[in-house]
Amino acid sequence: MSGMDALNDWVDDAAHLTKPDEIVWLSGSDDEYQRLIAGMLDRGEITRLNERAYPNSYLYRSSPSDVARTEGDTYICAPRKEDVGPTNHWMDPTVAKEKVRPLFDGVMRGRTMYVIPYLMGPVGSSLARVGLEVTDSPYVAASMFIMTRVGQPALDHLKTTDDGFYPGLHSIANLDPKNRYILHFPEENLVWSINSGYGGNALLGKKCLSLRLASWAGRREGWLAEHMLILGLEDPSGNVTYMTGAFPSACGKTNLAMLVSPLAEQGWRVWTIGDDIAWMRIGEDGRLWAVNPEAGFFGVAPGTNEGTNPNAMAALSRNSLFTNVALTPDGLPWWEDINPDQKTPPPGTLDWQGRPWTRGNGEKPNVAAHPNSRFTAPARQCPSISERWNDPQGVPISAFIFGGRRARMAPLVYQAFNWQHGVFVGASMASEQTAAAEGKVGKVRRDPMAMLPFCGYNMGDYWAHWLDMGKKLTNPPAVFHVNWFRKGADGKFLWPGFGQNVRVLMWMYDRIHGRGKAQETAIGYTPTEDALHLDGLDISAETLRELLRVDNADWAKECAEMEPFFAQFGDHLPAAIAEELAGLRERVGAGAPVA
Ligand code: OXD
Ligand code: MN
Repeated sequence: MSGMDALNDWVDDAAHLTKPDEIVWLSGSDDEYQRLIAGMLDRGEITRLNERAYPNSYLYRSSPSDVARTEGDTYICAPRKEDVGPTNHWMDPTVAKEKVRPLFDGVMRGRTMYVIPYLMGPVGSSLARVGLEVTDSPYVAASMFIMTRVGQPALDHLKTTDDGFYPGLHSIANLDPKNRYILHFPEENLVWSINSGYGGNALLGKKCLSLRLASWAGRREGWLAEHMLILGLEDPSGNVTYMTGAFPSACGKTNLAMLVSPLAEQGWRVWTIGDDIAWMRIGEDGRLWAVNPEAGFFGVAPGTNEGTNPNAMAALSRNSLFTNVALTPDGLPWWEDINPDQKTPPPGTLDWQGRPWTRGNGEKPNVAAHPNSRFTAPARQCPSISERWNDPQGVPISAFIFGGRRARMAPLVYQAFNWQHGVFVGASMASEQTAAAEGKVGKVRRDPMAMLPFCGYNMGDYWAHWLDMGKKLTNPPAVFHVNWFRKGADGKFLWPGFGQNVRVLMWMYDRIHGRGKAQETAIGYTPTEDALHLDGLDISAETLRELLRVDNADWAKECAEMEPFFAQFGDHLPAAIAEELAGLRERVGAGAPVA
């Protein structure tokens, strides 16, 4: 059967199950997008923003019980529990289908089913994958137009590939949080998602296909699907060094990917290839080559402003969708820190639920926009978008940057000793939790490679796959760890962050190119105090020392916390990771683990 016949059959089966009144195939045209928008405007499901300030842009308010990814409802339905490991929820595929099929039965009665073939990855790339989402949410359909390459590029790709397509069945049903399921069937490249219309739960090309299913496929086929930004650092001679970075959700990935360099006049600039996901294959040159599978940004709005991320502000200034932000009386989107001089919204602003905003409105904290409110903006509109972001070959990666949000612990930057140690550095990453997923904000959680919620199989096997990939890479990326969030005794951030982070990227660049002074510490190489390019930055020697300090006693405690985390993987934990943990223990003087 041809790919197209299989796709038609799949859609017929989905329609047979969900029984929509109408089926609309989307081919990716502007007219279709405008029809989706017009329908939502007519039904009062979205609000047009001030057309002069934000042309062709709209506000959508989600159900208050549907405002973030819900990891507790997210399952990997692989044959054996062991396949998904201790950090994923598991359901037997047959049991899952029996349980959830009745919820889909007739769920689209009285509704339209949108059929969205889409391509993840640049047109013509060997890494690109065809997705197919059917959904009864026009908001999801419109968002897919921004986040993916809808229609013809996907159908064309389908003709040239043996991989087939990755189908996804989505319904908002009645948005019942108690019957919410985001089910992945990795052996069928299939997703079923019901009762959520939000972000990663509903835009199935993003976390579901491009991370959970793709990581499974990547292991099978020898490539990597990672929760990573991709950036290019241009040096004064015009050469660009490409790096990827893995940070947990809402830890500044988008800001780093779009960094505006304060050293642009000296020739140091950052180009954006992607802000959330990287797919990487081994090139003939023994290097890793990365593409961004997405076509847009689904960024966290609060905190984004002309100072922190002017490129994102430009990208979202037109043809964008906003979700759960506040709305000013002038029809402008508003969120906390959109303008750091304006701590509260203008009078007459409606909060993210459409209620008049008042001080002390019962929200904790007293916010107008939801802390996980988002902008959905086309990548092509970003002023820093790289001319190579659509390159089917991808870009060659020289560095991996891991990072998290740690008030203490991790220094500003350090480099792993080698690939194996680098895999351990990624595997032992931890971060203070943010609002991007449900859970207690601020609590430290271990989030290996920022993939904890996104790795589609057993994390122990995932590290083994990384270690294997390293054996095949004759020219592996250098591995670094950064922490922009270290605080001093006064509770204030020690490092200015944002654009100034380019100085840290420059040290990495120096290291990659065989320069860059470093000292060996128990956790890796840190820059010597004179190694960072700090000209023009007002930072005291004492602050710098504090930023770069490695406290072995702190790390000894950290080792004790890593121990049970790694232990839960049992036989699936690669010996190399256990070896690295033992090495770290020894170097920081933590002694032998407690049995
Ligand atoms: C995202 C996330 O939306 O990581 O990118 O939660
Ligand atoms: Mn993400």
